[in-house]
Order: sequence, then structure tokens, then C-alpha cells
Amino acid sequence: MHPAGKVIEARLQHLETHLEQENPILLSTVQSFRQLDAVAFRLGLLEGDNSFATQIPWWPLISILGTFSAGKSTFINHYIGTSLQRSGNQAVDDKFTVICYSKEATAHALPGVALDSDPRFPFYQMSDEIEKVAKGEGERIDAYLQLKTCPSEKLRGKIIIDSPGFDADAQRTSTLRITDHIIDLSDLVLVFFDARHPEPGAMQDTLSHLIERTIHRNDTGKFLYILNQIDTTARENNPEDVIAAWQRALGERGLTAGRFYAIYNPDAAVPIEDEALRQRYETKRDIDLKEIHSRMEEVEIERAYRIVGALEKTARDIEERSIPLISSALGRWKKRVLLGDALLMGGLLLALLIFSVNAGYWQGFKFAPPWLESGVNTPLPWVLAALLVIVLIVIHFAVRLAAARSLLKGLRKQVSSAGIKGNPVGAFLRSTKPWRSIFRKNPAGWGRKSKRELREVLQATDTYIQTLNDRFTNPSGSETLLAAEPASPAEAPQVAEENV
Ligand SMILES: Nc1nc2c(ncn2[C@@H]2O[C@H](COP(=O)(O)OP(=O)(O)O)[C@@H](O)[C@H]2O)c(=O)[nH]1
Ligand SMILES: [Mg+2]
Repeated sequence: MHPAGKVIEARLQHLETHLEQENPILLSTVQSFRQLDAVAFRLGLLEGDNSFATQIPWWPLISILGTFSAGKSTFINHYIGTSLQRSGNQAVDDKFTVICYSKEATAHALPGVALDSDPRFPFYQMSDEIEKVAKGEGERIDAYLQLKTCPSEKLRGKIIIDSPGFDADAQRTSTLRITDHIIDLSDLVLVFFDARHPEPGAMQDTLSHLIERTIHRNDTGKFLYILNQIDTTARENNPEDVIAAWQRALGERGLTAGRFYAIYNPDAAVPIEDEALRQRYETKRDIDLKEIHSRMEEVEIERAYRIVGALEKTARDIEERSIPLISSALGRWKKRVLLGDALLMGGLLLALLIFSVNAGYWQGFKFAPPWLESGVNTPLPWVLAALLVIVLIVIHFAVRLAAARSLLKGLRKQVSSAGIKGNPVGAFLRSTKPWRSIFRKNPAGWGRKSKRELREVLQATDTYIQTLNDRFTNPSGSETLLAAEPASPAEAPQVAEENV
């Protein structure tokens, strides 16, 4: 095994141990990822310390985004039932906080490096990403991230990310980069708006960024848009109007998909004096809050499908995108090599011809240089012929190398615009190694074995999906994963009680 393979293997085993307890259905998918890795290593799509399995998030992730002071931290505290996150009208917890479950009775906070260097968490090697967009900021990872563990049962099997308020802020680029990263990884994104400033005019920069990022996605279903603190609109008499105006404002920004909610926090709300009005507000809030909470519970199920989906997509991407990309690059490479060979070798031969004519080596059409007078029995003609062959070979390999390099930039661009996982550029380079004939159409490592293994992975994904369907559509078979479900219907009355 590749020496770096051990690190990955240890990581995959760690993942398996974790899944054994947390979600056994997903356990066998790790084996399929191993198979994919093997194919990709053969192709050169993966190198060194890499695995497709560690490139996808394995935990169900819920992120809470939105403007500063919209009530994100208060919402989380209420959800998990402890005041883990500080809240207030100043930017008190101005970091991204990854909140996850731990059996330990007391809550713990760990610095950002803990997240940056642990592949089990969603910010693994985030400092490199930050460094790319903001020089020097990568090493200040602790300024952006922290990890908190908490024994709340609500956190079991999921991770919640609280985000800072970051309007007009020196760390803006890095913060937005992290936000984009979080959105990509999340199974559910709650975007918080503040009913105290619901209008687009007051919509800060960051919120515009959030909306721009979310409207053009194909996974808009995972976004919930939440107008929070609607208790503050009670004086305005008609909450429906406020909500409608807010929704209209979002629509004007192009946001039409996704679900819209209006809530307020029972603990932080200002009292509503008018009894009838208060009841109307509470009813609206309880319905919406219950729906938001149950979406948060379902994330675990969605995560299972997401993982299998990622497995299938990775396998299909190799077959349907990476291989064709590499093959077509190889085709172009072949043409350039042939052209380069023709030009350079032809040029050399032409130069030799002209030289020999000038040197008087030709008598009519007969090649008769002085050094060939004594026939082919002397070493000199052979030495010269061998020299010529060597020069031609050197030219050919130099041309191969130059032609391959000339294609890299375009290939990199294609790869990044297609968003392909793995490294097709590396695979292409492997396929252009000196011992590979330029006439081979298939990339190196794309033989019968790889094709069969890829087919096996695709067949396995069908089986996984069926297993998941059986589990989630047949309640009797879903003791562990659906255990969280019955909890949500009980939530609404509980919330209402707290408010009385
Ligand atoms: N009236 C009212 N105040 C709220 C509500 N939610 C949060 N707050 C208050 O708004 C302030 C900011 O809340 P916080 O959770 O820190 O906002 P964050 O910056 O989004 O995390 C705090 O003083 C909260 O008590 C709500 O639903 N209604
Ligand atoms: Mg906060």
C-alpha cells in the first residue's frame, strides 16, 4: 500500500467505527468509497493522502446564517435547551461556532485549530482555503472558528453551526469564503432576517451576498428563510402584512424558491399586551417553529441520501466526465505531438539536406559524402546515423512533454469549471508518461478492472438507496433513525407553555 494510504485507511476505519453507532446503513458505503478510491488511484485521479470519502461531509449539518443580531444564537440556545451561545446586541460571539454533541456533562469550547486539523469536522483544512482568499489570515484560524460540545440530546447525530455578525468588517473576504463553504456542506441552511429591519433597503451587504449565493443553486430546498423577532411588529397590528412585505422584498431580489417562516423567540420576546393579538402571534410562531424544528430533525435522513448521492455522483463523474475529459485531452495531445514531430523532425531533415547540398555531398540524386567513400564498413556512418536517431528521439520526447504542458492550463480551467472531484490533470499527466504510446485512446489505469469496479459501486448505490427507502418508508424497520421523529410533535405545546 501507498505509505500515505495508511493515514487515509486509519481515517476510514475511524469513520466506520463512528457510523457503526450512529448510522449503520451508511457503514457499507465506506467500503464502496474505498473501491472508488482504488480506481481513482490507478487512474491518477487521486494522489497521496486523499480519499473521496474524506472529501464529503459525513455528518448532518445545519447552519444558521443571517445578519448580526437577528437572533441566531438565541434561536440555537432555545433549540438545544441551554444557553450555550452568548447573545446580545453587540457582536459577542463573533466566530463561526461548530456545535456538536458530547456525552460529557459540561459544555466545552475548543479553538479553531481543533476544527482545522480534524477531518471529522466540516472545517478540515479550512485555513488553507482562507489563505487562498486572504493572505496571512489562514494562520489566524482561531479568530474565525471555534468548536463547542454540549450534552444536549437535541444535538445527537447532527452538527449545528452558528455564524457571526460580519457586516462591514475587516475579515469580510475570509468570512464570506467560510460562509460559502458552509452553504455547500450544509444539509439545511436557516437564513435569519430581523423583523426590526426587514426591508431590502436596510438589508446589509452580507444578506445580499447570502441571497445571491442561494438563488442560483439547484439545492434551494435546503434553505429556510426565517423572519425572526416578529414580536416587535405587534404594535403594527397586522403581522401578515409585515411578513408579506418582507417576502415581497425578497422576491424583488430574485428569491422565490425556498420556504418562508416568521417566528420569534419566546424567551427574548417583548410582551404582547393585547390578548387576541398575542394568541395570533403565538399560533403563527408555534406552527412555523414546529415546522422548522422538524426540518432540523429530518436532516439526519436527508444526510443518508446525500452520502449515497455523493457516492453515485463521484462514480458517475469518473466515468462520464473525468474519463472523457482526459481522453479528449489525450486526443489533442496526440495531434500536437504529431504536428510538433513533423515540424521539428522535418525541419531538421530539411536543414541536413540543405547542409549536405551545400557541402557537395550529392552527385545528382546520389548521396556521396566523402566519409561514405569507403562504404559502410567504417564506424563513422554508423555513428552519424545513431546520432541522428538519438536526436530524433530526444526531439520526440521533448515534443511530448511540451505538448502535454501546453494543454495543462486549458485542462485545469475545464476541470474547475466542471467542478470535478479528484484530479483529472494528474491523470492526464500519468497518461502522457514517456512509456505510454501517443496513440492510446484510454487514460492510463482505465482498464477492464477499473470499469468493473466502477460498475460494482454503481450497482451498490442502488442497493443502498433501496435500503434507505425501506427504512424510511417502513416505520417498523426504522427504530434508530426515526427515533427522533416522535419528539417533534410534542414540541409545539412545550414551546407554548414556556411563553405563558
Ligand atoms: N424581541 C425579540 N428579541 C430577540 C429575539 N431573538 C433574539 N432577540 C434579542 O436580540 C438580540 C440579538 O440576539 P442574538 O441571538 O445575539 O443575535 P445573533 O447576532 O443573530 O446571534 C439579543 O438581545 C436577543 O435577546 C426575538 O425573537 N424577539
Ligand atoms: Mg450570535
